[in-house]
Amino acid sequence: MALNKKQIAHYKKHGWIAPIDIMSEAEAAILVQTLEAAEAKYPDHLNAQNRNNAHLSFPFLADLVNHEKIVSAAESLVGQDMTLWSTVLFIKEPNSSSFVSWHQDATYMALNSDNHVTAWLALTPSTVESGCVAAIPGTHQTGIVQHEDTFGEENILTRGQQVKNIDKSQAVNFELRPGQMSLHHPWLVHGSLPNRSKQRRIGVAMQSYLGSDVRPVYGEHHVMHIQGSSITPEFIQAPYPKNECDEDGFIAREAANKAFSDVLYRGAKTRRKL
Ligand SMILES: O=C(O)CCC(=O)C(=O)O
Repeated sequence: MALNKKQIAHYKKHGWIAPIDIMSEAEAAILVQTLEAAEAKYPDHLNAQNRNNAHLSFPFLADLVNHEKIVSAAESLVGQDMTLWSTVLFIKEPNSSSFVSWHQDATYMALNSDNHVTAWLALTPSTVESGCVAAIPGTHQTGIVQHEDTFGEENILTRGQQVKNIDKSQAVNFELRPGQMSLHHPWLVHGSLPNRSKQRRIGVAMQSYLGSDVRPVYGEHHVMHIQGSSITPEFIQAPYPKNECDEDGFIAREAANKAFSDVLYRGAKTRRKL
């Protein structure tokens, strides 16, 4: 499901596209059931401190990041040869205070190009009430701007990094039904408020699909091959998981998370468990 010209023009001008239909609500509900069964079975592998790169040890998430419609939408923006840098399960519990400060994804990713895109798939309703992602249109045109690290307790981001002096009156809410997706540019300033609804707000962020010209600036980067030509030697290829949480997947995910953490925390005064 490639994007049409109008959608691509919108992305170039505003830095985002939403909503994009990926699957039915019934299919999204099955994924929620699968995820919640995995959370119950492997609590140490999917708790609030351990939601990065779960696609490296859970085949149903690896299948999801290779979903034909998601991949072809991303391909329309970054080109045919594609790898995936990481995933984050952004889960906000019902009536909870966790939030995401205004930030740009690329700030600490240590990549040399902005030819990558974050796909964010809603598995439960993502609404203003449940704390959907909101963004300031056009901010992707400014390059990376200064962030301050807050390490706020309730902030889901690694360093609690935030861009100050945002004109919130310009914000657009990406309201999504389960099974819909948004796409945003790595320089787009975005964030989200707490979930004030009675339901979990579950989003899978595929962060991000990299085009073939993207290279690391420093650090180790473990990426999953998605399609097209093979991964260049500057990256480490993370294997596709075979069985849920098996030894190989566990090792691959731990290695990716350690490297991910070293890159994201570079130069930080403090570090919390990823
Ligand atoms: O899920 C959220 O509330 C924030 C997501 C986000 O910051 C991202 O996907 O880059």
